[in-house]
Amino acid sequence: MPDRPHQRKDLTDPAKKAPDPGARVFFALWPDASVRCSLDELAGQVHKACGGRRMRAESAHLTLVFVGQVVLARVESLKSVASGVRVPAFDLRLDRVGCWKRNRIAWLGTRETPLPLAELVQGLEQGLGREGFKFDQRPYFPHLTLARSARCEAPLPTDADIRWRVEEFVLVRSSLLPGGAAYGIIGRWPLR
Ligand code: 2AM
Repeated sequence: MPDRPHQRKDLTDPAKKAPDPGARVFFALWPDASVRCSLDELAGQVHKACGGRRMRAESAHLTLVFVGQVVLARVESLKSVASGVRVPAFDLRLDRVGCWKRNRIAWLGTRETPLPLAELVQGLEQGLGREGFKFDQRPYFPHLTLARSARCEAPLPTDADIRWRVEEFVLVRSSLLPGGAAYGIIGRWPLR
């Protein structure tokens, strides 16, 4: 086999490193097994009423801040933003089901946003702003998506009441696959 020194040189040349593929990321609350089970049951009821694409139990989450596409080299800065947020654990009561006609999302939310939840979102947004991240600046409306492409005209459950003791938040990587988004948790931070 003839030697091909030019190829070996290319592989070690730092200027020829593979480009940073980046990642689509967001901060979220991720339910424990018991809350996930209750969410799945409710998603089943909503799906029965409204049709559409039902939330997968393993993907259930409540988004705090959707950051979007970042280069992987910036993930450490995201983690340091998260580490800088100090908020106590809190109880979240998920007791409001609705459906947005504009995007046909059937959702589960709360009648009363706990103060620590609002502070958590605000703390992350401020930290992200300081670090120069651009992120979704829409007014925050805490919700979990139960079904997409839902028929919003259908009657929705009125008796939802899921209690969630929130003791941590997570950074999630979202990969868009043909069958829908796949999520992977890439960092966890306790609330205390
Ligand atoms: P949704 O369920 O209401 O679509 C991952 O996509 C998560 O980030 C979802 O919970 C999604 O909310 C939320 N999200 C918020 N803003 C988004 C955006 N601009 N694009 C995609 N997802 C967004």
